[in-house]
Amino acid sequence: MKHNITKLLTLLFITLYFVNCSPQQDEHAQQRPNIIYIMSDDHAYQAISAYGYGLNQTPNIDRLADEGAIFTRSCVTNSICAPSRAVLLTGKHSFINGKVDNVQPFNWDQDNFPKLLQANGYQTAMIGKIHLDGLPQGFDFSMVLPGQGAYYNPDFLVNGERKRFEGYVTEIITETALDWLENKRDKDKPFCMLYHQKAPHRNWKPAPKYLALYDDKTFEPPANYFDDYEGRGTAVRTQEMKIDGDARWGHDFKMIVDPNGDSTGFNRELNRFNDKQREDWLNAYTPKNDAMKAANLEGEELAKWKFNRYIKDYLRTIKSVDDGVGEVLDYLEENGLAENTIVVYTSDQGFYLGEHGWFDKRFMYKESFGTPLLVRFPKEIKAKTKIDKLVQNLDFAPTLLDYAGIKIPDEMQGESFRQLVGGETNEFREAVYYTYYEYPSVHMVKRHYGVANQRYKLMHFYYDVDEWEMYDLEKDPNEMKSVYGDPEYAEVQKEMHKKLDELRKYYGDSDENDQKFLKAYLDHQEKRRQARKK
Ligand code: SGN
Ligand code: CA
Repeated sequence: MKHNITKLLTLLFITLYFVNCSPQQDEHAQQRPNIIYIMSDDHAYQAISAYGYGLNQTPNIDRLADEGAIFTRSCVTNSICAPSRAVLLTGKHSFINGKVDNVQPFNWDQDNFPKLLQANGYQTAMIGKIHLDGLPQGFDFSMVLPGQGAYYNPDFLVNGERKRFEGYVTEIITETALDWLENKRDKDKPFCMLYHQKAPHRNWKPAPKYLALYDDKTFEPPANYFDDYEGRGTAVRTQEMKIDGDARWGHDFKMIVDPNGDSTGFNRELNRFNDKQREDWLNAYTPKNDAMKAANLEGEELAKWKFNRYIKDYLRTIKSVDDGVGEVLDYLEENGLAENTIVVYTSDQGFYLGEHGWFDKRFMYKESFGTPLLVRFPKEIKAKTKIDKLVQNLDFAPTLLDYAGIKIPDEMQGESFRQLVGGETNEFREAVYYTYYEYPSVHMVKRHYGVANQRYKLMHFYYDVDEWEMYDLEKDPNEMKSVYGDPEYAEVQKEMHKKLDELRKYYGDSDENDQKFLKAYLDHQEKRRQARKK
């Protein structure tokens, strides 16, 4: 008996020893989840079939909703590209991380979540569009577009070194991501890959193989496409983002004869086409353009034609994004990585697909404040989960660190939604805070900030106006009439003001901040004016 106990103890000891020694530890390390964070640029949730708008089919992105979670009220803190990316990395509002608009420099020296993952044994990569100047910090491998990047034959900065690539940007980014997964990473470590598409950013140039997609289809614009902007303030009237009015014939609607000629001001980017690409492009667009000219459209008919040209090109670019998601998901499955990899799909912000007559983003109104979010992680997230809480891009850094088992730094302002999406709690923040600074600028969307909860939204436009708007999102989901100042809403208005003051204080924002960033912006513009004069 005694002998048996000794034997058992020895066995137990040996087992424990092996569980603790290094090869097993590596295996343990591998149990930490991998992360693939997919972000496209300006991808409206309305253009993902899982959201149910019926515009297009995105079967691969939809897989994430079928096998994981879809967030119906995910939103951003500042609906513009580079600031959104800075928020993603730092987990801090724009006025704290300093990248408030597309022109201010981004300070890469500050902490970011990939740096923390890296310091804790993760392999990290950043592939695609980041729109932040300077060598990305926190990545073992980076291959990023300089600035906005080009759709055709783009340059990339590969670990900082500029190189030209032949082909279509979305496909190149996907191929690079797959190559990194298969050949470049250290397979003994958990990984985090940021896989960021440029598409469907303006000016919506489709891949050669999708130039004719939707040719046989006519899309109906949204019900408020012919918005007259009654019942709201100055900001909706003075923006410059109307499909029928501000979008350009050459650049946006591709009404060109020869993509290498610039008679209609068509984007210089087209000079990058090779012969085959040019031929395909001309073969696709010339007959459509000729038919359009022959039709002599006017008024509403013309406005609808413009909507169709816009939406078709926009959706064509998304087709390539969706293909890429499919390839990456297939790769994970084929390599036994699907179970232990968190896959996030989102966009840097939402986008207008004709709502209020618009393209572009920037406003705190629904379509650009909201952004798609789908997350799959079979170990913790049940298939077909639906989350309607107000999560924000501010939450990505803390959430991903939480999944990786890394302490979330106190300075990060977002909240981990791991427990929420995992079904362990239904509690989450009740209201979100928003800021926007890039004015006066392209599209002329006025500076504003605001607060939103599930039911109401309060916004303040400032600088060259001083106007408030408030929306009852239940009665007026499309935000067509401000109820600010309406006696019926006096109590709600008071509450929303209180909440706004609270959040500005809580996150560390103030009128002084607004003035400081305004001054920095105007100084920057003045410097550019002076430089142009010289
Ligand atoms: C470019 C676009 C604008 C867009 C900004 C910011 N014009 O200037 O329409 O609002 O980028 O976009 S373009 O025709 O040159 O593309 S962001 O996504 O980078 O913030
Ligand atoms: Ca964007």
